[in-house]
Amino acid sequence: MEVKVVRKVLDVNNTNARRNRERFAENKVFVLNVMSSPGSGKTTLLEKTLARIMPGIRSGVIVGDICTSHDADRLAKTGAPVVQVNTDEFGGDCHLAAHVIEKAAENLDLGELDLLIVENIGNLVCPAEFDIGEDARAVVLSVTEGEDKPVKYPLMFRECDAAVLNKTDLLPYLDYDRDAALGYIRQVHPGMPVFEMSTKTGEGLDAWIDWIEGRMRLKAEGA
Ligand SMILES: Nc1nc2c(ncn2[C@@H]2O[C@H](COP(=O)(O)OP(=O)(O)OP(=O)(O)O)[C@@H](O)[C@H]2O)c(=O)[nH]1
Ligand SMILES: [Mg+2]
Repeated sequence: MEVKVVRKVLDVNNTNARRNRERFAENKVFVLNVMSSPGSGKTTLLEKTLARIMPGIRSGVIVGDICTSHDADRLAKTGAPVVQVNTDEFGGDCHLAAHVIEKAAENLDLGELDLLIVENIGNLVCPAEFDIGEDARAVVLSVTEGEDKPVKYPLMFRECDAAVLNKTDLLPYLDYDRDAALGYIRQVHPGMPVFEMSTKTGEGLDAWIDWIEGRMRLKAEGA
C-alpha cells in the first residue's frame, strides 16, 4: 500500500516535470539542478558561478530552503533575479518538487533567461527522487563530509550528470583520502565528470563553468 502511494506521488511529479520541461524548452532556458547535503557550498558555488559565467548568458536562480531567505539575499547581490522557496509554508518538504518549481518560475520572466539554476534544499537523499524538468543535475560534495558519501547515498550520485568536490582549500588540514572519494564516485557513476574546487578561493571553478556552457551549447544545437 505504502509503495503504491509513493509511486503515485512520483507519477504526479513526473507529469508536472514534463510540463516544466516543455515550458523551459519553449523559452530556450537551460535548467541546472544543484543538490547536496546542507552546507556543502551550493550557494557559494552559485555566487561564484554567476559572477564568472560568460557575459551575455542571462541567468536566474530558484533557491529552496525550509526556512529563511538567507541564500536568496546572498544570491541577489550577483544581480541575477532570484526566487526563494520556503517549504516550511507547506509542510517543510526536504526537496523541491516539480509543481513547486512551476509556481516559483511564475515569478521569473523565462523568456529573458538563458540559464536557470535551481539550488535544491540541503539533503543528499530526497531531491534526487524528484525530477523538476531540469536539463542537467549536479551534486556538490565537500571534503569535510568524508570520502564515502557516494556509496552511502548512491541514488544522488547515480542520478547526477556532474559532481563538484568542494572545499579543497581545507585538504591540508584534513585526513581526507581524495583518491578514495574519487573512486567511490566512479564506482557509483562511472565516467561522471568531477570538478575538484574551492568555491572559497575560486580554484578549479573554470572547468565547471566550461561544463555548464558546453551543456548549454549542446542543448541549443538540439543534441
Ligand atoms: N573553506 C571553505 N569553505 C567553504 C567553501 N565553500 C563554502 N564554504 C563555507 O561553507 C559554509 C556553507 O556554505 P554554503 O554555500 O552556504 O552551503 P550550502 O550548501 O548552500 O548550504 P545550505 O543551503 O544551507 O544547504 C559557509 O560558511 C561557506 O563560507 C570552500 O570552498 N572552502
Ligand atoms: Mg545554500
